[in-house]
Amino acid sequence: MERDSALQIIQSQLPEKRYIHTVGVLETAVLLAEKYKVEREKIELAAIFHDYAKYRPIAEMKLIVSEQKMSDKLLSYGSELLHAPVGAYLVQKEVGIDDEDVLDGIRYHTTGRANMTLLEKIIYISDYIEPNRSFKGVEEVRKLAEKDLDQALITAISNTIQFLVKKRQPVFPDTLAAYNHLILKEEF
Ligand code: DGI
Ligand code: FE
Ligand code: FE
Repeated sequence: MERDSALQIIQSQLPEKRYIHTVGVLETAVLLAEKYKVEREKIELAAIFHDYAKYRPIAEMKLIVSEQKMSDKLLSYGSELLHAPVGAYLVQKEVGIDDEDVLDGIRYHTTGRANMTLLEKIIYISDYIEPNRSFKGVEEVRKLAEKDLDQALITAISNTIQFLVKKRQPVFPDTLAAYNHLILKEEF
């Protein structure tokens, strides 16, 4: 699919602010993909469609989780998690993208998971550091992403876990698995 038709489709799904975020993720991801040698078309599609389901009604997303037999756990960790796996499903069904690498990039962009692919890592980090993001700690992750994607990921996931713990929110198992996998690889 052409980049411009993909951008038109996503623009119709998102409010202006989220569309601007998406273009930021796209630009960041393309730069990182050049640096870390990930196929340009795949990274573009995953970046453009990563938040495809973000504005679907929660009830619709929950229904898709049950009907498509996704993990029941998704239903008990807060609705923020749903748009990633539901997005992967809807992008395949409604947009017609069948590339599993692209769909996994969308599916795991919020939590990460153990043993992430380079494409998944780049989408996760680009979502975190794109130029319109301005929260505490983002600058450190931007710098790390230039040198070492895994170190950037460890810091970003660790920040996310601490943010969730402070707000007394549950941490999804894939988030912890992503963190543990990277930390264990580092130490042994
Ligand atoms: O969709 P975006 O806002 O661009 O970013 P995102 O897909 O990374 O979603 C961020 C939200 O997801 C933020 O509110 C924190 C939440 N989140 C991320 N990991 C977890 C999580 N929420 C829970 N409950 N558990 C997690 O492991
Ligand atoms: Fe998202
Ligand atoms: Fe996003």
